[in-house]
Amino acid sequence: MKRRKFLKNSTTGTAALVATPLMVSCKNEKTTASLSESDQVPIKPIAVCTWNFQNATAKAWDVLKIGGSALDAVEQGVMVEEADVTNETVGKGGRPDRDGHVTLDACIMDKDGNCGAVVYLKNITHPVSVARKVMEETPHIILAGKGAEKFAYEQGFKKEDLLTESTRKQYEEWKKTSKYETTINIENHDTIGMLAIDKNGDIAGACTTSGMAYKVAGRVGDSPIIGAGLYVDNEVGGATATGVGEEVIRTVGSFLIVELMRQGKSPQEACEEGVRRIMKKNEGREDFQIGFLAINKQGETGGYCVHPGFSYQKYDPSGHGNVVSNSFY
Ligand code: SD4
Repeated sequence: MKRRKFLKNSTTGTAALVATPLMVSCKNEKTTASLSESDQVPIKPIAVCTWNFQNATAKAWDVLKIGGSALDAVEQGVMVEEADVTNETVGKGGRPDRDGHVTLDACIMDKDGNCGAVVYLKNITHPVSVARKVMEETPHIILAGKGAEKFAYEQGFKKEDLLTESTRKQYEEWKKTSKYETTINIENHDTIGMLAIDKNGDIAGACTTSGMAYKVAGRVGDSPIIGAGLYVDNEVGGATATGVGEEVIRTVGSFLIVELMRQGKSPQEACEEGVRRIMKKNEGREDFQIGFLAINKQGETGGYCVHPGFSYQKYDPSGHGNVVSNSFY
């Protein structure tokens, strides 16, 4: 059953961030020994996430600043939102599908291209951690529905009622009309996708959501789909998405953005091109929002969206803040 060994991440203390080691600047064919000064850029640990989930990036930073791995940082970062019942778009307290069930999607990806995902998972507050267990404890990448839930219990996760008083009431209210419509920027959802670089210059990412509120039972969005809602290539960078998942899946959005960065685009240029590709397939359509967030190996970031309103949270040695993205419209 165990294909991958659980790798304990070493913590080396706060000195790790002060030492500013050097990493190779996108020239993978060269060894460190053969690098000239100009080929090297200092490693800058950084955590970014979609929207303004500042408690999540603060948690990720707590992990990075003591020398923790990017993988631990993104998992622990997004867990903050999964556990926050006032966040009605992620984890416990997420809004239900049209049958009244909260069903969660999440994935995680590490520096070596290992990844794990869960889709249509019920009754578990932390789908990202179950996704990590899928990655580390099974020979598979995606577990769905009942199988994912059974696996979670076997791994020691507890069964919890994810519907809260507030989301139950909102659902009862919604049932009176049962109308499904998305409203730009308050689109029944706000997924958290997070990317981080650690002291070694390694990149990891995670993405977790309750998906679109009042979705058709069984619907799975882009967020747990590797390449769509999240993609990491440790040689190049990482990308993650939020918004109407169907459109992100159709362009394999996050993979596209990482490949555009591989071809030389900056994270900002790559996100803009990703949104443009989506808009080309949806000429004249204005009724949906997508936001892309990307980071490259040098720690540069970019974000872009269809409509104004998307922003991303950023935490690095220079500080903690929210960056408002430019938009296609
Ligand atoms: C989905 N992309 O399920 C997710 C929803 C989302 O901000 O991103 N919300 O389609």
